[in-house]
Amino acid sequence: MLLPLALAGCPTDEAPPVGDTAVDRSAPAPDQLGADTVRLDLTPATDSAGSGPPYPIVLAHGFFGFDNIGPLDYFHNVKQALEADGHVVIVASMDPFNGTYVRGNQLLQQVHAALLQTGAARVNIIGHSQGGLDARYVASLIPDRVGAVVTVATPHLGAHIADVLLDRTPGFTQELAKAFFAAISRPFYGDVAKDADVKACLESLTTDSLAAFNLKYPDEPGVTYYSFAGRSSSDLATTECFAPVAPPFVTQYAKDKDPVDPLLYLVSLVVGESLLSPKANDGLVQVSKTKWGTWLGCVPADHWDEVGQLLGDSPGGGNPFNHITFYRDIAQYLVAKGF
Ligand SMILES: [Ca+2]
Ligand SMILES: [Ca+2]
Repeated sequence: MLLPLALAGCPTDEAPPVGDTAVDRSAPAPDQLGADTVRLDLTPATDSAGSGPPYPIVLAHGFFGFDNIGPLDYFHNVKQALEADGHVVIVASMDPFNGTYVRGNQLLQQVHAALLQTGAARVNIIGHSQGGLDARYVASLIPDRVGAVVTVATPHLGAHIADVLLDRTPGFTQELAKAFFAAISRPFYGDVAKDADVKACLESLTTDSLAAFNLKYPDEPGVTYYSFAGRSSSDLATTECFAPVAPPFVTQYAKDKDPVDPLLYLVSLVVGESLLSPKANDGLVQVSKTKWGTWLGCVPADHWDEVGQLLGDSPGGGNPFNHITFYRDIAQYLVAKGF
């Protein structure tokens, strides 16, 4: 997941263009969402309206990344592993290059289908990267039907790299970032996305855009929010990753370091902001921007390792982090918490 791909599917605060006839781009303008959402026939969660817990788990992907493989493999082999543990799992599929009001509504429709299909009162949504923003959006629209939202490396407070790439941050790093961006991305996304698409996506991930998003979609009292981050570049990031209630399946890795994927290396330098004293990050997202709801700490993983990419490879450097185990533990954690 190549930087642009990693940032693809990124939410935007802009309503979809009127008259755009592309598939599934006819989402309502933001101010209409509340009314339109009510008409989805989502019945309130009551004892008779659905079963559970434990609730089905919806996996919400973030960046695009693997168009030739498809989002089914985005959380590499996670669905199968969770199902083997007895969980009901739905893999959501959203447009790779689109904003929250489109992607979020796509996720909403799939959550709705999952509720009908499973008969569950609620679902839990695990979102990686931008998928976590889509998940929060859905939770805001149908809070009675969402149990927990779990986000992994979601830039809730803004993606510094988006600020840099859109010239929001002064300094020479702009040019460097652009060069890195192009060097890393071109082989992968050149045939997939136009620069304008990527730029629009980046726009939605800026610090300013997410500040507006967070105001518009505050947490719902009836939904529980958990967040994790990845830390890489062989940084233990003890201070930035400190989480008072981090579960054992996170703290077990406290002394393990992750080498950042070579494809993310140059980007990680920009994301860290400082060469001498870099801010903890997973190669793409700063740890400090990922904390939302109950903060559960960092795992040693770069932005790709977090979902077992590429194609189930090892995190590298003898790092014992295993993404399959991580998601199995998250699912079990949710069950233990009553979700
Ligand atoms: Ca990897
Ligand atoms: Ca790694």
